[in-house]
Amino acid sequence: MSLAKTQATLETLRNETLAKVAAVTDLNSLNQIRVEILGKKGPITEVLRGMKDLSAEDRPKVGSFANVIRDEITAAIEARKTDLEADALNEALAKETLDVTLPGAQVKQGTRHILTQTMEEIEDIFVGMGYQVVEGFEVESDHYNFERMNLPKNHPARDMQDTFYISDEILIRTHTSPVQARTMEKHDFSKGALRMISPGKVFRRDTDDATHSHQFHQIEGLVVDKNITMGDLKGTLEVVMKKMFGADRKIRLRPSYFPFTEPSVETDVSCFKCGGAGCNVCKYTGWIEILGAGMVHPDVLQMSGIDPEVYSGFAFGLGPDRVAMLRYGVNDIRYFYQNDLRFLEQFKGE
Ligand code: FA5
Repeated sequence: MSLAKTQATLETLRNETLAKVAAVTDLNSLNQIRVEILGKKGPITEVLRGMKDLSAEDRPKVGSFANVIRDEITAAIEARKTDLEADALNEALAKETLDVTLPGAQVKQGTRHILTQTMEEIEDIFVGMGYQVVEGFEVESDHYNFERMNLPKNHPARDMQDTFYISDEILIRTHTSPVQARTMEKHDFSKGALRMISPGKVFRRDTDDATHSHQFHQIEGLVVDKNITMGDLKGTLEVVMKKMFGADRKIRLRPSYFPFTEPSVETDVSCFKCGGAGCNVCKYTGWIEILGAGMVHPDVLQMSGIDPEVYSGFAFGLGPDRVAMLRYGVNDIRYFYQNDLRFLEQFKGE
C-alpha cells in the first residue's frame, strides 16, 4: 500500500471512530469501540503490521502518523469515558436524592387506654400522699383471695364473688384485697406505717351488662399503723375525690358489709354533674357510689401477724372502670374492652 493511501485509510478510520465515540451513550459500547479499533486485531495494529511492505523511507512516516491517530482516538475515548461516568453518577445521585422537604408518611399514633390513664392518675394522687404501689397476682390462691380476707370455705359472702377456678385451691382473683394480706405479713413496722395501693385486673363470674364486666379493675388501698381511725379513712377519701372530681365534692359514708372490714362502708361522692341537685348521672339521688371501704377487721390483722390491740387500719377497694365511666360520660362498661378505635381514639391526650 502506498504512503498516501495508508494515510487516507488512517484518517478515515479516525474520523469514523471519533464520530462513533461521540455518538455512544453507554460505557459498555464505548469499551467495545476501544477493543475493536485499538486492540491487537484492530485496524491500527494491522496498518503497523503492514509497514514491512513499505519503503524504508515511508516506514517511519506511516509509523508516526499511525501513532498520532491512535493517540487521538485514545484521548477521545478517555474523554468520552469521563463524560459518561459523570452522567451515570449524576443520574444515580438524582435517583437517590432524598427530598427532606417532602411531607413524611403519616405514622398512626396510639394512646394509652383510658382505663390505664385513669388508674395512673389515681396512683399519682396516692403516691403524692406517701403510698407505695404494690403489684399483686392475677392468679391467686383460695387462701389469700378468701380465707385470709375472713371468708372461710362455705362463707355465704363468697357467692357474691364467684370466679373461674384453675383448681380447687387456685383461682383468678375476684378482688385486689388479697394484696392486703400479702403486704401486711411482710411489713416491718419498725420502719414506719404501712401505706399502700394496689391496682390491677380482677375477674368474676358476673354477667356482662352496662355496668358489669367479667373482667374489670380495682385499686386496693390499705393503711395500718397505731391509732388509725375512720376519720383518717374519710379524710383520705375526701382528698382523693376532690382531686378526681372537683374541689367542691363531698363524701358520704353509708353502713355496709364486707367480711374483711368492721365497720364497713359504701362511699358515695356528691354528684360532680349536678352538684347534688339530682340528674341522670346520679340517678336523681345527688350521690354516686364509688367504692367499698372500712376499718380492717381485727381477725384479718391477726391472720397477717399484726396485733389488733396495738395496730389498726383502714382499707378500701375502688373500681376505676366505674370512675372512668362517670368522668367521661361512658354509659356502657363494655366499650372499654371492645378495642374499637373509634371509641378509644376519643381519649387521646386526656
Ligand atoms: C370488693 O371487691 C371489696 N374487696 C372492696 C373493699 C376493699 C372493701 C377493701 C373494703 C375494704 P365490691 O365487690 O363492692 O367490693 O367491688 C368494689 C368495686 O369494684 C365496686 O364498687 C365497683 O366499682 C367495682 N365492681 C364490682 N364488680 C364489678 C363488675 N362486675 N364490673 C365492673 N366493676 C365492678
